[in-house]
Amino acid sequence: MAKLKNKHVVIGLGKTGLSCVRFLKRLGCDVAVIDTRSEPPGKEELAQDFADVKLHCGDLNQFDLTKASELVVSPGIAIQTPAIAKAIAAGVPCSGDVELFAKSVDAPVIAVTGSNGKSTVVSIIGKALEALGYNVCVAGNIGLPVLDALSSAIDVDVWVLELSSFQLETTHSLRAKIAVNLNVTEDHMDRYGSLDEYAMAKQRIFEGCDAAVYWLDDHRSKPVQGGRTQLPFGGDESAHGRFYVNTDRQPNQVMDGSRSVLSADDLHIRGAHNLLNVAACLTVLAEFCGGRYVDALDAIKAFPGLPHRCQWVADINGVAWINDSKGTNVGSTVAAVKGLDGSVNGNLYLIAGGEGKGADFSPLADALKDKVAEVVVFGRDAQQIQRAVSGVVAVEMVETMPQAVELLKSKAKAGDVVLFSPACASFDQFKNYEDRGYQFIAAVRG
Ligand code: UMA
Ligand code: ADP
Repeated sequence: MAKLKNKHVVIGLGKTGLSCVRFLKRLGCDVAVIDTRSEPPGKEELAQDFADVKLHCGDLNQFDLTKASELVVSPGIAIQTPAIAKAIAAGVPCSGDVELFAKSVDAPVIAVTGSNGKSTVVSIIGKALEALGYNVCVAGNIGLPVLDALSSAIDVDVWVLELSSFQLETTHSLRAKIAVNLNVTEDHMDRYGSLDEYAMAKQRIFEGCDAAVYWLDDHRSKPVQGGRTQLPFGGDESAHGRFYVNTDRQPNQVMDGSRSVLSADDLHIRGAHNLLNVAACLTVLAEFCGGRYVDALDAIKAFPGLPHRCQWVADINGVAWINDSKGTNVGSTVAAVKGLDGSVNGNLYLIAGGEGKGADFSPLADALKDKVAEVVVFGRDAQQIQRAVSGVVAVEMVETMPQAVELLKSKAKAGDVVLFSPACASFDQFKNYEDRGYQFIAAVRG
């Protein structure tokens, strides 16, 4: 029987779990770790650095967590898991890495959630604040666990955190200076009972914040409870937030009220969704540092975009290949296809597939209609995508992504564009979305 009584029990030994162990051990806590996998990723590092921290592997429900002094749960594990729920009901405090972080920092936090655009937005805000002279640290779901950031960054003036709905579920005392909910579209339906439940997890970002930023055109992103400064972005000419996108003008303009501050042509990142992302960033910057935000416009213009997000890979015999491996849900793939609107002279081909996380793929049909010449689907949920779009667009099914690339190499002609935006998670065939993106690039170049 595992001895968990009076211990701080870290559940999950991924990047987050290890960062929690390091943090708790620094505080002198008595720590144990549980992971459901027999060979969890940080096993060797844990044994090497913390020989006294016992790792227990196996189904969570075989452990009695009710006598632990605290549970610290990784984002990949649902707190509704019966063993965890039972311990919470028995009064055991349960938190996550972001909660431990929140209790330890004094500097202001800008926190960003949303179904899509989080990494892009926190990266732009980070670059912009740097240009304005702040010592800024960007961390969280983007890939750097907040507690690792906390232990390595020095004299931080402002934290910019990307937070997933999973991380927000275990966060209680963040009280961000500025909290942002970019948008809410279906994702992680294998973890949530409904879209509303998922949206409510995202709402937690607003708890105790000073200013709440949300997308005017998405009612699910709006704070449910009022009582704080509300700063919408987006909208149209007739009703809009301070920062919005004027689509009546060509090229489209990002507006500050009646004044244009950036033109789509000024930016390296493309697509209507990225103009909205910039409007969200400007809303945050204007709230954080007032009129000085204009001094950050050059840094925003210079932002090259992140790898694996609508990233141009190569032009081969006149065919452009684009890697959007981070397109891990239906909403992101819809945005990626829409973002290419008007820039494709020939045919647009889409490669999609992977692990669908319980998604409804039917919105893809409308988005692809008359825009995409053919979809090549692969991976675990290929058939579901095929069923959703086969009435409106030609579909071909293969087993793997490299097979899809080979097929389209033989089909696509000069002027065509091939977009790899899977609308799915990668875990059925790849380590993660980055691994999938690099394998796409290798298949295209090879
Ligand atoms: N897992 C188990 N058993 C366990 C623990 C984890 O099977 O006992 C599985 C999970 O179901 C998951 C995987 O292992 O599939 C990783 O889970 P984890 O909690 O150990 O993840 P970390 O390595 O700590 O990485 C997490 C985030 N991952 C998840 O939320 C799944 C990373 O976001 C994040 O960068 C990192 O913390 C630092 O904050 C990745 C992600 O996919 C990019 N996020 C989701 C998304 O963006 O859609 C939310
Ligand atoms: P996240 O961190 O939320 O996954 P990213 O900034 O990494 O978001 O972008 C992932 C993908 O989501 C992009 O490649 C693009 O296809 C899509 N995307 C980005 N911003 C938006 C947005 N505002 N609305 C819809 N889709 C978006």
